[in-house]
Amino acid sequence: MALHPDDLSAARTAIQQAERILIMPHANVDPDGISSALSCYSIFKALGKDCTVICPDSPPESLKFMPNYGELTQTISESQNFIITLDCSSGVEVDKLRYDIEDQKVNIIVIPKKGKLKKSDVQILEGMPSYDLIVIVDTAELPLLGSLYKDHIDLFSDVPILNIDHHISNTQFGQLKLIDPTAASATQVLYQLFLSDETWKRLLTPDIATLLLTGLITDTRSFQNPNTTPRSLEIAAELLDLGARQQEIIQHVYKTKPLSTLKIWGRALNRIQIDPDSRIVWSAISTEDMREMGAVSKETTGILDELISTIPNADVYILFTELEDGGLKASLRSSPAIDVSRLAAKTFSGGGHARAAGFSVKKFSNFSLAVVECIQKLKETIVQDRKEDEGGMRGQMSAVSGGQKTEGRNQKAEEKKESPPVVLSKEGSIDIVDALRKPSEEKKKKNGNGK
Ligand SMILES: [Mn+2]
Repeated sequence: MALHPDDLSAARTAIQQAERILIMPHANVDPDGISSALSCYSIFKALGKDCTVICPDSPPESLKFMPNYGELTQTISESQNFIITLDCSSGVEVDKLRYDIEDQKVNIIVIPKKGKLKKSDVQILEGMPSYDLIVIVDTAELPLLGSLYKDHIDLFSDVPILNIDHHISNTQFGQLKLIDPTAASATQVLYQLFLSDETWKRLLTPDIATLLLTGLITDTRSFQNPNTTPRSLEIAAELLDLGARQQEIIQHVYKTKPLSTLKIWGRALNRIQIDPDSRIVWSAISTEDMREMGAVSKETTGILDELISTIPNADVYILFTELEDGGLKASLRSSPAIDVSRLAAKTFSGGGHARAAGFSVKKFSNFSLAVVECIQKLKETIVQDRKEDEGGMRGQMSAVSGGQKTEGRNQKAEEKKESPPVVLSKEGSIDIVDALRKPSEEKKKKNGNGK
């Protein structure tokens, strides 16, 4: 599904007419979000726009190689100048100007050298708003922008928004939208936008091509995920032709990891546990582990993908991380056999998507015990669900989740495929292990975790 030419031209017009553009990706930012934001910054800047590019979190050191990385800022300046004008045309000459602040009131004191000021000489003017267009990239819904959104709600309702994304779950926010769920990355959507105008096309420098390719490589995990399409491969080739520095991307994104990250990954992989009955694979990282390794909970991102590629024959993959400020978070991925969003919603009021979800547990006295209890509850629910499915809809294993979106917003359309029905044995009973195994055979071909 390509973008509609009318939507492309509306987006171009909005950008061309804007003077001060705010660009931002989602919080818990990933390389696609940052590279999308920075490629917008680079093009809009070249078009002569005044741009602010936000990174809602401290930008990862590993992405420092990205062109214009230094332009990323973490705050939105919403200062709208308030101007008080004194008309001195009646012959008043100002000698001194001072102010004091008293009881939360600002007194501006004007001392004339000559003449006298009257009330009617005062004029009040509100200055220009800071931005006249907000471009939001790689973000399925506004709350995913995090605290910056919550702290500036008025700004997001006053200023027109251009929503550029590739998530199927996009809530269609904003006055202008460029949403292509068949695109493998947000940068792939942007590439279509940049190509749609001859002038913009000429602005595609090797730096911008590198940014666009970074999003494409990282969101497809180097073209391993099922969201990789012939078009994404074609675009990758075109970007290389434009001078994208693929080796530089690979070197920084995949081959450079701090020692603390490698150590914490090592510990997580060392602790893998498998429950053959429920086909759950899990690992857990405590705050104690992180202290020992000199790591922080953020560095556990990516371990889950590693679990999936290391042990491909399970149905549910879980990483439990004890959080620095209390509680634990569980990130879940699954094969098409299990809807983890439903599982997370049912067991711990979590949510997400059918194949990527999450939940959290706020209070417990012992992390390891809490993990064991979580696994027990998840196992019971999986077995229970099998029985219900068998008795009820007979094998409709996928279900639409009503859970809140806590994770996995990167789910792609092609992953929504339903699993094959469970076949009852002759005796009318069901072998859980066998039933679980069948759908996962199917999965081998499509295994992956699209972003
Ligand atoms: Mn993305």
